[in-house]
Amino acid sequence: MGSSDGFEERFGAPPTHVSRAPGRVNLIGEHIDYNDLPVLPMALQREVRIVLRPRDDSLVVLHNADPAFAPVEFEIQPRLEPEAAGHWGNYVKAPADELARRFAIWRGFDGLVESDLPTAAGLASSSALVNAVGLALAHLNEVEVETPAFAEMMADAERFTGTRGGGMDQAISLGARAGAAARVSFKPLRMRHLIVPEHWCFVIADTGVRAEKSGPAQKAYNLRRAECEEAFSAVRARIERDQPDRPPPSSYSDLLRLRGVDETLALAESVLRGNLLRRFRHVVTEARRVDEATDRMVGAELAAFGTLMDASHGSLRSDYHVSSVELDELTAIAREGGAAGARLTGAGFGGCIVALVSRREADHVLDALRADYYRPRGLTDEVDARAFVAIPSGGATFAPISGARSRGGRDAAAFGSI
Ligand code: NG1
Repeated sequence: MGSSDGFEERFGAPPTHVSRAPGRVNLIGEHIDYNDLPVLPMALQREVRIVLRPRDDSLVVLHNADPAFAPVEFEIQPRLEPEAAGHWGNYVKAPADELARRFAIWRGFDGLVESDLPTAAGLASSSALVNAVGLALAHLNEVEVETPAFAEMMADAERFTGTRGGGMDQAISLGARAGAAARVSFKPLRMRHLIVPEHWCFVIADTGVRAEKSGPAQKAYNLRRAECEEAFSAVRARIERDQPDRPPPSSYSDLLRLRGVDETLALAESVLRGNLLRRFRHVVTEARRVDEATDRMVGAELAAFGTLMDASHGSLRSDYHVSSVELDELTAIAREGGAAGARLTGAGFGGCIVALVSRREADHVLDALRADYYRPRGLTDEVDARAFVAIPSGGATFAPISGARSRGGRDAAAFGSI
């Protein structure tokens, strides 16, 4: 992947730069980034890659190597008109709109995008595209921003598409280090890089069911976020009533810091009912699992990390209602095939699972997934693309193509690492 083939035929001159941003797999900490609680993702070897040539005007002209996606063309300006819901152009316009609101950017580019990330599969292909376009525009227009601030900008940018997402995907795709996962915490955005133990292997397997954020999955996702806000407000209101002299907690992390998980849960059980209680319970127990998983990764305790992944999946299924028959089946097959633990990854409603496997068991688990999930469904083509071992990879880069002569922009990645 990543060749410049077809660029010159489309644009009449060779490309000069490449802007690339990886997808990610979230190891644990699902649906809590938008509650500003820490999460534990790692960047993947699969990525969105744009070969490009700066223009002398404000047009962004982006073709997609996949003919299913028609070319996008627009002029950089603040308050861009969105495309129809679900159009891939919204993920291109999102960073242009955001950067144009904040900086005097004017230089556009001709680009050709390629990706080996499945879309709507929970591997953050959307944020990889937002980051790759954003990084290109920032470099070409000499916008200098540190990685954490830039990641926050790209998270704000992506909300242009209508999904009220958190900031995990943009942060890990920009700030990851090869060989490591990262504990990402928010407000302020921070990344603690954790070496993935040598004998650990994370296997990703795609259900083949797409969870398009532009369709029903977006509505379900935004609803979960609203439910978390409502649940938190109700608990905070009770604390305010009971302790009128003290400032009430301002966030989930504030609440957990003040009371701990068990006391917080006991309080919530006396305030909340039904789905609001379930959502709240998922959020606070998942936060605890992330803390424990961080320690288990540092200690290279594979079985214990796997147990936490299983518990996370159970909570996402029973309390958060974002799993599916296929996700449950794939996780069960992975466990039976020898995984230490398995869970859905990303927003759910379809998409992928991630399983933790000791390196010597990886082939065994992959064989089990092929035999028991893909073969009975006739999904044997491209099976290596559907189930594969994740390689913890480095973050996004912008670089000149060697031998090419550029106009505008600087030549090296300019963002300091977090
Ligand atoms: P996916 O499913 O990869 O799009 C989404 C959000 C994350 C996070 C996860 C659930 C966006 C761009 N991404 O990821 O912020 O909330 O769901 O943990 O909205």
